[in-house]
Amino acid sequence: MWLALALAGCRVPATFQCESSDQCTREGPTGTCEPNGFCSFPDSQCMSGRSYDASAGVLAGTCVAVPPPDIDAAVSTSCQTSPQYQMVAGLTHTYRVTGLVDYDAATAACAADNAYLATIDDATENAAVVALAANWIGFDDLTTEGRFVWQHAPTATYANFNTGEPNNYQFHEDCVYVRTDGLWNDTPCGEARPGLCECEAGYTAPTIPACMAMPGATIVQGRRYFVHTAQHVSWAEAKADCESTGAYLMVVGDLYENFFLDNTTGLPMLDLWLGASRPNSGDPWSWVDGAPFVFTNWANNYPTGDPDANCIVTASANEKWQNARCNDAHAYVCECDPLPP
Ligand SMILES: [Ca+2]
Ligand SMILES: [Ca+2]
Ligand SMILES: [Ca+2]
Repeated sequence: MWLALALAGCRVPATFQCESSDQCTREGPTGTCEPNGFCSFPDSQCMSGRSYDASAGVLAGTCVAVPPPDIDAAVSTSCQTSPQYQMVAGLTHTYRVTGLVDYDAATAACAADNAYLATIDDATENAAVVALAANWIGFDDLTTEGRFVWQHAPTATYANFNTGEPNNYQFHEDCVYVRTDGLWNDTPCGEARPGLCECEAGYTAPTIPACMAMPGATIVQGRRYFVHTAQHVSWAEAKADCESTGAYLMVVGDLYENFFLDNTTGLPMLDLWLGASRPNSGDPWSWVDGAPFVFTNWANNYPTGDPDANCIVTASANEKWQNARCNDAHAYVCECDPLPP
């Protein structure tokens, strides 16, 4: 008997999830079943007066965070009431870790909770990513190569890249994850990693476009494309069809994305509409999503001076662009982002 007790005493307690406080009695004093499903016990060292015991997994020994004062039950939304979101000592927001998903899917999963892929504001929050065994944070240079921006808080200034990073290795590393040592690396967005969702009172997530959940996407580096080669339609019809699912007519941001057009799909010799047009000959070109019209891949002698050729097609054979008349009929590619323009 004494041997069994001694062995039990040495055993590292398994992680335990509680449903009510009367299950939190393992250390003598009655504990509290916190909203994240872990038991806490009285601890005068903590501002909240409670800390997690050894059964709380990565939160073992940490203080229960003081909840933010402005949570209004009337406006509370899913992540603020979800037991999946846990407090982290020293931080006012709550967090959950997604499954192993690509960057876009992590973004969409967080938005579905009315949360966002985490913005790391300081070293404390960075340590939390490591402690929670998460990877993806909401930081990428998908819009402009080399210019990393936060999805949620574009003015956040903390960064913790490893030496030599971000390096955009092989020209297609646009998404950032936190390594187990806390240092950051840019990596292909299509990798499957656990993302960290951050829940903040008063935040309202954008609506996730229907195309994020539609079958048939070709996923390249975490970007979702829907290739429509069966129907050949005008530029405006192609644009409208993409928008009907929350997608948009393909915007080509860089040479790597341009390669997608034939390397990935193996398309036959087709002209595909791109999501770029101009009101009149002589006007500047613009992308449908408002992205700066910087990267171009014009065929020789294009764009032509045809005053009616104010839309752009790309030849799938060589990815070279030509201006074309917008009422011509062509195949097209829709692009789907979790956070639409
Ligand atoms: Ca944050
Ligand atoms: Ca990059
Ligand atoms: Ca890198």
